[in-house]
Amino acid sequence: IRDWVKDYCRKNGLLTLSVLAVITGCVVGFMLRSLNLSTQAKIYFSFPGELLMRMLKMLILPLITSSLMSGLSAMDTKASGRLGLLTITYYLWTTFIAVIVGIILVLLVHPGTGTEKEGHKASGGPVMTSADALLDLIRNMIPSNLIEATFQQYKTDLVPNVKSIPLESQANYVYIMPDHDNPKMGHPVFLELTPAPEIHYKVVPGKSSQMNVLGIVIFSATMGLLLGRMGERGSPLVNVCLCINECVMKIINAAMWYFPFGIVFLVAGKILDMHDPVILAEKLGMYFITVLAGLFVHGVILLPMFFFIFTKKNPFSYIRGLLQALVIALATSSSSATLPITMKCLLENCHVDRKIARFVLPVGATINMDGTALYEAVAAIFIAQVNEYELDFGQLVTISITATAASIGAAGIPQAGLVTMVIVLTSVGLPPDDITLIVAIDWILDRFRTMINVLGDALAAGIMAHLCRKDFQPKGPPNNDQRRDT
Ligand code: DAS
Repeated sequence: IRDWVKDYCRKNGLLTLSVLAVITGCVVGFMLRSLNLSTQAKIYFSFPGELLMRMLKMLILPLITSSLMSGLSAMDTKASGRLGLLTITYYLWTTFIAVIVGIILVLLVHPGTGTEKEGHKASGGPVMTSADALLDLIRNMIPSNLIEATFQQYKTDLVPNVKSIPLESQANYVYIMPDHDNPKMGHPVFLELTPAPEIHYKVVPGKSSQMNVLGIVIFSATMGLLLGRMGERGSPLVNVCLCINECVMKIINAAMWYFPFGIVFLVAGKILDMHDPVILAEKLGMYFITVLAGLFVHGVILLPMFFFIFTKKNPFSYIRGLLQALVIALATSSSSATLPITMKCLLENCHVDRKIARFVLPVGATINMDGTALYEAVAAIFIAQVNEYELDFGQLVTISITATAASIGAAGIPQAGLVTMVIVLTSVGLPPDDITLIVAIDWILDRFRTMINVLGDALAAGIMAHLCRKDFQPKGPPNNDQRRDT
């Protein structure tokens, strides 16, 4: 029994602790809600969870740059071209399939029927349009500053008597972006206006304090391809990248045992802030179930089916190796922050070729978000149903295309999908302010759609490793990376 316990703890100890931590966080969060803690107390309580997020985010930049530059430089042009084309095609195809699943389900369930709109929403000036978002996407593929992303952002001339309030109070509120955030990556904030004067929006170019993961991926992939073409596989720069990559994995191993502790406070801190679950269930229960059902169909049926079709391997034994990453995705609701753990699971548990994982994962964490695309399509049609606004076939096609595009533009950070959904709403003439109808439970759904985003990226890596295995079989004397692998 002692040997079995030791073996179990070695193989599954951390995963078990992480799952128990999520459950403990929920229980502690609900228990503490009755204490009505002050905002300051909630900030202090959530601090260990904030440290977990910061540990993971700290690793994103070195991991993506070192992975892509070392991974792509080790590939010959033909192999990397084939891998890139297959990967991007697979990503677009599975994201579009996810959207279709969502649209079919929301049209069948019709969760928006009978849901009343409430609360006065002041209509401001211009809101983010599809054109703004497309320009943001292109703008950030060519970053003028690798660390900071630059987006159009909404600056508001706020009236002085504004204070933030929880949603359940029956007051006039508007959906607004504080000027230090940006519509793409910021978190929506609900502010009470008493009395509700006119709010003036104006769109100004500005800087964001968020990391521009898309720009980093584009720059690093370009550098990696160039290093490969220049025959610099064994160059000092590539070796530095390999060392950085190895150090990042060692930092993760060292930090892993902190994760369960951080997860408890991360989850409990969110539960403390959530709105009254009974009110939410009454108003948004069917919508919640529809999104989860869509994510389940896509993540547990379709994606594993695609994996089996392409690799003829058991998808669920592969997914078993990803469970730690899926738990971190659930706890952090950020596919970028989960990236270091996903990389570790792929290399150590699923034994995916490093060069494949170092390309497919960073690109996937940035542009492949099946869960987000499905969610945005369902939410947009739900909002149309609440407005008793019948969408015709052309508008459904528009939603399927803009939801796919919006998910590509969404960053891998918490609630990014809620913000880019404004694109989908404006594309079919729905009032963007109506995202206030669903924001109260978005942080819960965000966790599940982030799990599907991460799962989609990781399964894609397994498929690409199988399809491109001939391109990446070791040839000739082992290079530094292969020696390290050995
Ligand atoms: N939380 C985002 C992610 O990290 C997904 C979303 O907001 O839709 O993938």
